[in-house]
Amino acid sequence: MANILTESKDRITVVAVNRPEALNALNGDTVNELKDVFRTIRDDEKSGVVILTGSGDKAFIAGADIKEMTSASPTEAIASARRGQDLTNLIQDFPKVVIAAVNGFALGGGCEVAMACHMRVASSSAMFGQPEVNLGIIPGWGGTQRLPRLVGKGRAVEMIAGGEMVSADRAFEMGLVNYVTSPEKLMEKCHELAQSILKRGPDAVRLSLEAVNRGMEMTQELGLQYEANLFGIAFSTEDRIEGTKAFVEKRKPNFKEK
Ligand code: DAK
Repeated sequence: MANILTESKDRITVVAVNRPEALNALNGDTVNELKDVFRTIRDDEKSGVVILTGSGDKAFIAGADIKEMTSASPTEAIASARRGQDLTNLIQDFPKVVIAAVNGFALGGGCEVAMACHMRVASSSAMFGQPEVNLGIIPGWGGTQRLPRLVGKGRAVEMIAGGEMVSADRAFEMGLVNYVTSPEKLMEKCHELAQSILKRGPDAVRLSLEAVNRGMEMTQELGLQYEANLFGIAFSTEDRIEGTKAFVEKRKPNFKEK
């Protein structure tokens, strides 16, 4: 991988977009590499949680690579948006929790990738934004859909139509990020969250992710039905047998790594 770094330890895989000279902007090759990396991790039983970040101390991802995309026909632009959406959908539907460690600028496609992750932790120096309108375009990798779901319509329209960046603290107030830390503590906080998840039943974590992801696309009534079905599936797992048995025996559960 030319533009992605990965490191795995204790079932946590850290994926870093590594183009610091371009503030980790995502060119086509990097989008493809990220997809390949996520598919590999999905099938890797030794990996339980993913932390996605950017190399260097300035940017998470400063957007799609604008220089690579100065001219495109409308048809090419649709295809390009679809390729980006394939990546954000892959992350959103990932069967293992993906935490965005937002260490700097998360703009345009970068903010959209962060929003596709299951949770976001921001360094106090991070800046979030959907500045596409400044380029005369609109978000194309899910921003118009995921941002209002995360922060509500009014705040989303302010960010998308206003094109201004917001600070990490403001992103926290809006519910866009789960935590804000000092730059030095960012990865520590993400590892702490990952370790907590890794102590739980892996099947249960996977099923709960699926219930939240799919349920948000349904009416509440259908979502509840879907939840009940997944609840039933949870009862077919070794996790459930071990988890309930451990409670009765007053000991910590010993879940199998999966
Ligand atoms: N793409 C390419 N290069 C980028 C980049 C980006 N998104 N963001 C930064 N860079 C590069 C800069 O050009 C500069 O490279 P050199 O000039 O040194 O070669 C280097 O990274 C450092 O950036 P700055 O010198 O600008 O650093 P500053 O600290 O002064 O400013 C900044 C930081 C984040 C405020 C600024 O770099 C900035 O505004 N960056 C752009 C943010 C942005 O607008 N992102 C894109 C959002 S839109 C498509 C067309 C477009 C898109 C998609 C499809 N088609 C035609 C199909 C766009 C989608 C988006 O994501």
